[in-house]
Amino acid sequence: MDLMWTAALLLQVLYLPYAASGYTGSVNGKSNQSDVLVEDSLGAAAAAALEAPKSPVGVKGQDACSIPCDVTAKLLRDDKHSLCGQIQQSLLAYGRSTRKMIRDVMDEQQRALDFLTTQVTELITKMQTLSLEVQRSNTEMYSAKPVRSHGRDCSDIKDSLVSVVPKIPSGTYIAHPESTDSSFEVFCEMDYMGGGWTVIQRRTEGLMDFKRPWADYVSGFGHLPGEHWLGLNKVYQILNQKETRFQLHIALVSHDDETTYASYDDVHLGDDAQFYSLHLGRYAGSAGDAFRGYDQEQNQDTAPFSATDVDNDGCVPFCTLGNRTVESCSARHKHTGWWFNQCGLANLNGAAGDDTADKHILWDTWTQNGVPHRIKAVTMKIRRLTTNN
Ligand SMILES: [Ca+2]
Repeated sequence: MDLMWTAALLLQVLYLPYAASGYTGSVNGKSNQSDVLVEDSLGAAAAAALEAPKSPVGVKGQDACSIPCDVTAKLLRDDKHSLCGQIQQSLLAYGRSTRKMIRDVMDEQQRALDFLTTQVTELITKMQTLSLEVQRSNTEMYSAKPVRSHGRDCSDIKDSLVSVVPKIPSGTYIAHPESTDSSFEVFCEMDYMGGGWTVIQRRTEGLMDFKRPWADYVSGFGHLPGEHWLGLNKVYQILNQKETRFQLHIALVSHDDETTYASYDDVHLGDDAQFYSLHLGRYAGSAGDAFRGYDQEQNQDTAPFSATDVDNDGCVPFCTLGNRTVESCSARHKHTGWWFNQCGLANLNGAAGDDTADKHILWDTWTQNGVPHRIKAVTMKIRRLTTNN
């Protein structure tokens, strides 16, 4: 009887989950005939097992037993073995179906993953192509790295390249002025007015801070392809080469996008002992000669350079400008550096975008209805005029 009860309980445990979940041995829509048969046998056996305790047990049971007990026992044993075999088969079939179902799900997920991987790979490839395209166009616009071409200055570099390169690109080159041990990067404008221009100062968007001490104005600062001041020492070395003469060109753009220029047919600087004093030749242009101004007191030609910490501005101990006294032109011009002479009418290093009229980028001989233009952009550049005189 214990065996009987165990079989009944086992059957219930195995059978009930099938019945509760409505499982009929069908996996992926395919019906399994053997599973259905097993299910029917299991149901009948379970019912029989549950009814079994109601029958009398023991000696009295022999009275109600129409079949000999040993035959009944054998039949029950056979039934039990048969049922166990069927349960085993059923379990094996269920296991196989479950494994197949899991395999199918995994295969489907793998396919989805493969598809996503392909998509991501395609996107990465597209992004890399775009990135390369951007890099290439940037390189074409301005060579980010110095071109492997050396020369004494941009005019010399242009002359040495003109016979081998059909179109010399503007960009950063390496200058090695004659009779010096130094070489440094310079920005060469190769397509403006015949090319060969060494840029010594550029203001465009007005973001670079020109409020700098003397040392910065001597060594230079900023970003060569953008806003920068090349540096008094480097400009001095370029201008000081033997048997050369340089012109200075100043291009100006106003806030309302008008343009003008001023040029000088000769320019050179004094050495560091002379505080890099400015020496200018004849003026030409449409912007007026603001370097010289309208009278000698405003004349910056031959003036030494001043910065916020080095005062050579001609205001000793102070100047009277209008009704104001000024001790330091640099301090008055937002601590910028320039060839001030009692301040004067030009300061292309003035604070960009400043609303106060006498503090921003100044070239006060360029006027409209008697009022100086407000300047937003400027480039100062030098080029060899002649090589033998
Ligand atoms: Ca002073």
